Parts: sequence; structure tokens; C-alpha cells
Amino acid sequence: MRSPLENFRLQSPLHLPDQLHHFATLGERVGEKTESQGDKEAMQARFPKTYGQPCIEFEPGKRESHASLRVGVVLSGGQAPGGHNVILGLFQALKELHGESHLYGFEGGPAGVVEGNFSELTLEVLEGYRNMGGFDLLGSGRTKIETQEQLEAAKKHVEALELDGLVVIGGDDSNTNAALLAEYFLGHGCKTKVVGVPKTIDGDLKNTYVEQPFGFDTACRVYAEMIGNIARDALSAKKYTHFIRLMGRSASHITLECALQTQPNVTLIGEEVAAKGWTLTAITDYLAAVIRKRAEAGKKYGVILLPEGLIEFIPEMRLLITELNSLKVSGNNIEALSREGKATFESLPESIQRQLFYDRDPHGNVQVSHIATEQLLSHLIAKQCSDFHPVHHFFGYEGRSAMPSNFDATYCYALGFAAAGLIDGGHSGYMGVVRHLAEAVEKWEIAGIPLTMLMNLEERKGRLKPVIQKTLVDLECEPFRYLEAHRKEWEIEDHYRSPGPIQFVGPPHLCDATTLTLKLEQSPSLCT
Ligand code: FBP
Repeated sequence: MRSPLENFRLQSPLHLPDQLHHFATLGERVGEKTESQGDKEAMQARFPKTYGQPCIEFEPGKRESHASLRVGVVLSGGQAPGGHNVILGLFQALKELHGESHLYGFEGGPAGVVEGNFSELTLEVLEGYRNMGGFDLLGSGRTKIETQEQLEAAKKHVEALELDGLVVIGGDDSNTNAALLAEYFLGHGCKTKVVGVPKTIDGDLKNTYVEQPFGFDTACRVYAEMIGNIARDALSAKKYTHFIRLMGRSASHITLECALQTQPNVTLIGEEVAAKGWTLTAITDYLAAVIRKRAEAGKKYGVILLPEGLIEFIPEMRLLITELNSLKVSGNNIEALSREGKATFESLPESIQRQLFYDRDPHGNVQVSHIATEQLLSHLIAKQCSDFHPVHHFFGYEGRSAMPSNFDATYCYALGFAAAGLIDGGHSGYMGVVRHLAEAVEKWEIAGIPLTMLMNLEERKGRLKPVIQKTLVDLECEPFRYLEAHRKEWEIEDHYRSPGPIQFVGPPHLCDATTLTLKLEQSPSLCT
């Protein structure tokens, strides 16, 4: 039986930007030729058919008729709130273009495209997922499509279904898959156009053209609510120091946004740690100093935020992890480590040593995102601070499948239209985007950007591969500067801020606004 809120959200109408009220009549404006982020010649050689395509903008036009379309869709990578609404938007847009259009969902992520697992999606089915979190309509997966066999198998299935388009909803890896599929299909006489949609709670698939991937807003709101509650509890009980590790495989965008939302006593940003070369000792000394200073002020409590990816930004930990990965060190054979690696390893608590040795992924690599960095830090701090009572938290999966905020619900619906518009225009190797996200929904506009424009070559397992660049936190950006300007004050004074639960109904400034990160980046005056 559904909850009252689920029933309410299932019936809540989805809004569209003004531009999309006349979607089927939109015309296109084609921009200049584009370049990749780097390795231009090598990228051009690897993507002879799709490299350098122009950006596509949509504008009011006079188009009247469209052919029916057959389109497939796949959810890829980690869950992110709003994925179901992208599919709903895509379905709605295809039907507006032509009532006889069909949408097929590939199941279990990219593997579903390679293995040909699909079912037709009808409005009746989709309506049961409107505004719902999770990816359970189709499931998801992290299969990389890169071998000739996989590409050929995918081609066989999209051709059997006579697909005009395939929409890949995913993050950097998934959109790299989309770019490879687009190039392969075009180069092998397959008519299926491939279009990506930017998803990831991590927030690291963003740039001048992708203002914010979907899911980031909702996930940060869920975490910020919990952090706000914990801060209130700390302030009330006055006896615990809370260490809160936040998801984000590599980049610290989630931690930065949550810090802006909740104003904790200390926020560690992985990118800053790397830029300043802070060692584990330097971080421990800094945290211990703040904890002691607070204790002297009668505050034996506090809230500390750290990102999941922190551990890999700490120089000596990065070295140790690299050695463990490349040596495939196992059991208790630490003799294979370098002198530095061994010294770092021996300084770690036993629980972390065990994680480093035994918690490996299928390729034998250390599962960095599973390492309890919050416990490691509090263990080291305890050696310097007496009367210190840490409580540990990890917030990650709690936010990935939450009911999408109004922002993500609407954004995703519009992204579905962007993907449909690109396929209808015959564009392949593109990402559908929505622009002006910090403004009111009415002003948002859809566009298409070529995937190769987001790519460069990076080393993966010893070989150079074309990939979409992850965007890390820029230490010169407004959001980080804001944190920098306020963090000293937040260390000792308690300026905790409680954003509270996600609101679906009420005044727009409570319900529809998006992240402080985006507002600070686009329009700092909106943050007052
Ligand atoms: P995507 O990049 O695919 O969106 O996934 C991000 C993420 O949620 C990370 O924040 C986290 O480290 C990782 O997925 C966890 O993945 P898994 O689901 O395999 O545990």
C-alpha cells in the first residue's frame, strides 16, 4: 500500500518551461563547430563521425509535422532522484511529436542493451513512477560498453527493434558509453541516434553547458536535512563530536553544498586537501586543534563533514592505495610495500588495515569508497584529545533514491523533452541539457551539446581511453570561496543551519529553489 505522500506525488502535475509548451513546433539554431576538452587530434581520430559537431539550441518555430519515432531508454550507473521523470518526459515528448511513437525500456543498465532485455513502456506503466525516486522501473548497472562484441551486440538489438533513438541516462562513464555507441552506430550504417542525459548525485558531471546533473539537488537536500538535525542534537546534548562522511566517489561537491546548507564546525574538501598537500597528520592536527579550542570554550561537541573521496586526496594514502592496487598485495603481506607505504599502513588502526587488505572490488582494487575515513580520523584525533566522544555517520544511499525535489522532478521532465527533441532532429552523439536552472522554471531552455566536446583521453588500466572529464570542486569558484570566507567563524561559534525536510507544497522559495552551489555560481544575489 502506498503512503499518502506517494499517492500525492503520483498525482502531482509536472510543469514545463514556457519554451516547451509548444514543443512540437520548436525549430533549431545550430551553433559553431566544437572541440574536445583536450587531445583534439587523437579524439578526432577516434570519433571521425561525431567529433566537433555543433551545439544545438531550440527556438520558437513553425514545424508542423513529425514522423513517428521508436526510441529506447536505459538507466545507467548509480541511482539519482528524478530518473523516472526523465523517462516520463521522454514518453510525453515523443507522443507530442507523433501519437504513434513508441518507447522501449532496456533493463538492468547498459548490459540490457548488449543483451537485448527490454519491454515496451506505456503511459499506464509510467504513471506509476511519476515523481518517484529510485531506478526500479528498469533497474540499472555499471557495464562499460567498449569491446567490439558489445558494440556489435548493442547494434544488433537496436536494429531488431528498428530504433530511431537510444537515450542513455547516466553519469560520466555512461555518457562515455553513449558517445562510443553513437560513433559505432553512425560508422556502421545503423540509423539509431544516441543521446545522453546528465545524471549523478555526485554533481561532478557539470561544466559551462551542463549546469548541474540531476539528482544532486535532492540528494544534498536529504543529507542536509539529516546534518541539520544532527547539529541540533549536538547543540542540545553537548557531548558528542559527529563525524559525517558524505557520498561522492571522487569530487567533494556534495560535501560543499551540504556545508553551505548547514554551516558545520569543520568541512574538509578533498580538492583543497590535495591542492595544499595536507597529510593525514596535518588534517588530524587541524581537527584536534579545533576540538580542543571548542572544549576550552566549554563546547565538547561539534559537527565535522568530510567527503567519501577524501582518502584518495591525502598524498600518503593515495600512494598506499596505488601500491596496494598495483601490487595486488593480499593477506598480511605488507613487505611488498615501499618504505613510505609501509609506514603509512602501520600508522593506521587495525580496522582500516583490514579494509585495505580484504575489501577489494572484482578487479582486486581497494574499495576506496568503503573506507571509513571518519573512523580513521577520530581514531587519530583521540590520541591528542582527552574527553572526546566521537559519533560516526555515513550518508550516501539514503539520498540516492529519495523522491525527487520539485526542482529535480521538473528538471528531469524537461530533460526528457530535450532528449526527444535531439532524436527528432536526427542528432547523434549529443547530451540533452536544460539551461538557466537558477532562474524560474518558465525561463528554462533545452539544448543539445556534442558529447565529444566534454571528452579527453585519460589513462584507464594502463591505456589511454576517451572519457568524459569529471569536474572536481574548483577552489576559485564562488561556492568554495563562500565556505572559505565563513569557516573560521563557524569553527567556534555555532552557526548551525537547519534546512529541514524537502518541501513539495508551499511558497516557491521553500519548494522550488535549487542548490546554493548553483545559485552562488550563477547569481550570488539569490543567496541573500
Ligand atoms: P554515479 O556516478 O553512477 O551517479 O554513482 C555515484 C555514486 O552514488 C557515488 O557517490 C558512490 O561512490 C557510488 O555511486 C557507489 O556505487 P555503488 O552503487 O556501486 O555502491
